[in-house]
Amino acid sequence: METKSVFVTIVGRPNVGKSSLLNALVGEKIAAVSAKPQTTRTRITGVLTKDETQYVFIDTPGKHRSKNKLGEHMMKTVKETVDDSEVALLVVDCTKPVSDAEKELAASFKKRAHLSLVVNKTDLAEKEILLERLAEYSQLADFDEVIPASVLNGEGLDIIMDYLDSKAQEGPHYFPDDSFTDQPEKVLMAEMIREKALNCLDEEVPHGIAVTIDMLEERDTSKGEPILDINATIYCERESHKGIVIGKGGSMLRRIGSEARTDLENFFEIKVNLDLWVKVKEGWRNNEALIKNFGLS
Ligand SMILES: Nc1nc2c(ncn2[C@@H]2O[C@H](COP(=O)(O)OP(=O)(O)OP(=O)(O)O)[C@@H](O)[C@H]2O)c(=O)[nH]1
Ligand SMILES: [Mg+2]
Repeated sequence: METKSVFVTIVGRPNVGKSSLLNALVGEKIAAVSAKPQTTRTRITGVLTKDETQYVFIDTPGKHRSKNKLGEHMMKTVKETVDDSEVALLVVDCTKPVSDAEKELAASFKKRAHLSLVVNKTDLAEKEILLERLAEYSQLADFDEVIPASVLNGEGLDIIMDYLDSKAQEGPHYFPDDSFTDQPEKVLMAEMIREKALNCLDEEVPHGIAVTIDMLEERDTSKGEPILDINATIYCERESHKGIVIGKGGSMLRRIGSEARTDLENFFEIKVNLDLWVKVKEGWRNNEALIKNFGLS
């Protein structure tokens, strides 16, 4: 059988639904998703193999003006990914007008790159607005296709897949056919926990959060059932944030832990015992050594 593959870059401004799209196309939850902008911090590779074709998706942080060193690393990642792109999806939110970030992104692709536009969140827009936005966004570049989509409702995904299929080239599969990501297990785990923290906490605090997995051990319970012990630390930037993450009598930390445990158990198909700690690393988002330590550079 002749094998085919296609590498697909997913770019856009924060919060438009890039990671949601990655998860939906791969059919597995590998990237953290939240209603807060700047959820994704590094490039995340998702893999889908269907018959002879392997689709490799590269999710990126949302393009924004960086306010700290972490943001600079994030935008460097976006630039490098765009520079390497052959096939790319520019994802936009149809409830919002065109932004400068999107103009810059659209202009930064190589001339010969295949670029298509995914106009997401159509479930949130009146038809008239949607038509206006489609016209407006279409002007951004010479797109191969303009695809309205609602990742939430699974609409438009088949059109995206048909488009990508048409761009697949003969060549080897670069990942094992049964894998869906190149993210190490510990990174996936840390991201699942960070996603819950993002979802549970109000503004300000979540952006300064990082999660590390400090211990990972599988054992049998007294009943002979396999269980995974995970020790993880949530880092935040201020002493006052630590109190918020822990919550009254530990209630917030328990909630984050229990939501994360459910996801971890579903994904890794094993019972999980999650031990969460909270520590302060003041100003870590401007500290190169710590950014590196958290695997973000
Ligand atoms: N209503 C609606 N919401 C959506 C849709 N797709 C994604 N969302 C929501 O939009 C929010 C942002 O989604 P993400 O996938 O995290 O967005 P992102 O572009 O990866 O964001 P960053 O990583 O911050 O750049 C989440 O709350 C999603 O549930 C959609 O089609 N319709
Ligand atoms: Mg994202």
